[in-house]
Amino acid sequence: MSKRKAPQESLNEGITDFLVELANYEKNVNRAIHKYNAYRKAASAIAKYPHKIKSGEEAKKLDGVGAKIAEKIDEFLQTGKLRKLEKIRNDDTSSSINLLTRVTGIGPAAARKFFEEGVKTIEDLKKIEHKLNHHQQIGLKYFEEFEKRIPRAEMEKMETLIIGELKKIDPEYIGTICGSYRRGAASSGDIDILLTHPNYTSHTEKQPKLLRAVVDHLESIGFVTDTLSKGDTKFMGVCQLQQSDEDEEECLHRRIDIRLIPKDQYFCGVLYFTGSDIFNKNMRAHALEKGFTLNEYTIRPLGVTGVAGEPLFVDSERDIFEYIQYKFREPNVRSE
Ligand code: DCP
Ligand code: MN
Ligand code: MG
Repeated sequence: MSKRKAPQESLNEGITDFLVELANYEKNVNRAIHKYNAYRKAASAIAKYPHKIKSGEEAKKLDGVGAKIAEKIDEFLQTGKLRKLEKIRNDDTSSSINLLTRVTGIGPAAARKFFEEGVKTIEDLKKIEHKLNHHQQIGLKYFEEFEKRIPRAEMEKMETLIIGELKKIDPEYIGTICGSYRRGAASSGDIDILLTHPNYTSHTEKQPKLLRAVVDHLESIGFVTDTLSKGDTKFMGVCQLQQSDEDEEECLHRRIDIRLIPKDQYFCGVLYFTGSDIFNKNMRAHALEKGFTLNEYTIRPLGVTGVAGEPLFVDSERDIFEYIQYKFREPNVRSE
């Protein structure tokens, strides 16, 4: 999971940027996840809109843009700014909490707690490092590096390395780099790897060894440098490409997530972790309309009483689209 989303590039960048800033404020400071979702949805609809928006009225025609957001768009178009946002930016509490949540491992609740203890800046955090948990300490250590997005060229190098190493451990491993990279993004916030193996299904025993072997190997070659958390099926950590001879500069430390998924659930996992999050929400809503429940593990039919049945057989992403009669979309057109 990455914390900083890529800025929306569109004709209406000014508008989408302020909507994303408001979204983050609602999530991090007010812990109002519904408002966060509403602003993100509006931003995403506007980012896709192929004309330069001239009024709130015009924007209101888009799905997800209501009267209140339309009003803000008018204010922004007329004055070039937003009073609500100016206030938030100038407010000590909001700006400090927002800053602290940019550290991985510090969520809105922890940020508020630190703030109430007088911790307001990254420098302040360094002074109370002993009070941070391991995840937060690593987040602090690499704060500046994790703020930088990963150029696609570097993502490609990491993909080649990871898939190559997987095959060395066991040629039967199947791995996919998902997230924004799979959607074709020019840069990514982190590396999201899904992993499976034909021996591992939801009907067999758990096989934590399959994940551990990969993490241990990537550590042994110096690619994985730190661990944030490690379970039977999910590893969260830090990696770094070794600098190549032609480059002078050392590569930055990057966030990496690795998930081990049973083979029969792999494509629901790949679909989910390719995103985007907004695309996932829309697709799940469509599934429900068609009488199915879809999540990161399975797709199941809903009976007349609304009880989910047995998982359906899935052997590709396309299968999932077909069950719910949703037109197949390649990953690069799954922004919403
Ligand atoms: N995801 C989701 N809902 C969430 C979080 C994640 O559906 N609340 C899914 C969709 C995401 C994927 O997981 O695309 C990976 O999560 P990231 O936060 O890493 O998002 P991206 O990879 O899309 O963007 P980034 O480039 O910022 O990492
Ligand atoms: Mn991620
Ligand atoms: Mg990602």
